[in-house]
Amino acid sequence: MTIENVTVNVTSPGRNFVTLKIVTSDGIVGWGDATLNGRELSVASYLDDHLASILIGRDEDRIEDTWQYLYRSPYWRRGPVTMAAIAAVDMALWDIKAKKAGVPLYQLLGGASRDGIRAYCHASGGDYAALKDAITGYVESGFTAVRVQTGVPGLGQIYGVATNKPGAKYDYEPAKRAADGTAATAPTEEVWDTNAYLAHMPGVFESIRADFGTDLRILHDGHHRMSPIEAARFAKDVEPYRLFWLEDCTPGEDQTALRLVRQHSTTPLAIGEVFNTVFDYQTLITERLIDYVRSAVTHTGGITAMKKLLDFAAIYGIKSGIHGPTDISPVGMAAALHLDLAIHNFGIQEYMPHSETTLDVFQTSFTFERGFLHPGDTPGLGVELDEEAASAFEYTKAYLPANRLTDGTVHDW
Ligand code: KDG
Ligand code: MG
Repeated sequence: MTIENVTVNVTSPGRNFVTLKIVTSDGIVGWGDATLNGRELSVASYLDDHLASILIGRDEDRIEDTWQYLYRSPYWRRGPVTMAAIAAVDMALWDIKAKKAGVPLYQLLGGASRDGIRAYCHASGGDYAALKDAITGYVESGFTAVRVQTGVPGLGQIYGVATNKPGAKYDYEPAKRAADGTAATAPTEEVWDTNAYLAHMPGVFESIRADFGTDLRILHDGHHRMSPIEAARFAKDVEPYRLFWLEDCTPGEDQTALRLVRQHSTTPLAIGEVFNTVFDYQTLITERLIDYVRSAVTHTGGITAMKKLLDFAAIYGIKSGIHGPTDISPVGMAAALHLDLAIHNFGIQEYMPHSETTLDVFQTSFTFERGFLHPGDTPGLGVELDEEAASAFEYTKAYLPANRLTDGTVHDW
């Protein structure tokens, strides 16, 4: 059998998603997630204008060969647009292969290595009282792990802190449309002060430990905002509060920055949501500079590439922490869950539930119960896009915010 039809769906049920549909000559449909937050149309064009015609007539079972062909043949390699496009093709082909076999995808990846997938959610609050309410809500609903982000006195809206009600279910959505919900014309801007942040955060973790005890897994995301020495100080200062991980403490492109952080603390480190290939991790993994791999299946070349990356990490005792914010579509989330269930070196899975509007368009079979996810046992990935429902939601341009220091200098967001 061969690939007969390839189409790209761009829809915006609450937020933008790009989904690839591959149909085989015997009518099997596979879905892949190609969503790249704030740059969706570039990936849609890469798929539509450059990959779709190449795929027609290929044997859908030759997943590895197709991956290598798409990665090596264009000469221009890597980068988020290319790797999200390849990821979407790869996911769709695995979806088809598992549907043909009549099994959930995790069975083809070696079968289940655990019964459930420990998930962490996002708890945030403008101040400690609001943050505590949010954490309490999540702990009561069964979560055993929470990522905590909070406002910093003197700063306005900052990364990771929801603008909606504290503890609300759909806590945080970073990509912003215009205030009236129509297409944005430019990113909003936020203001940042690393000194104020470094002074404020240790006390927040101290209060969380005092209020919630030692069992709760506490995660925190620095969103690439610290210099190596600032990150080293942060990691050392928060050591007594035993974070599950400190994520993205330094800018992503600088792998050796984490050497300095490692020299100064035993706070576990996670990085990788902006990475696209195993090569972004080469130094980090071989020098054991991180504890968790944060890549998204959607942005790292799909299931084929992510499985190799995680197997490589396993050799060095490094675990998975797959990226799972709302800008990963339900298709990308399902791909992560099948991997999470199958691999041995699973660490934790990020889980920001999608809105009801999104879930009306993507029919999912994964489940969440008392802090644990499961991909379900539907053959394939277990997610189908309802194209008719999707057609009601037109793409609406939204940007991730920009960020400046208090003196106006552009800083990492
Ligand atoms: O699109 C950007 C988001 O995916 C990112 O800001 C979310 O940092 C993030 C996280 O850890 O989920
Ligand atoms: Mg992050």
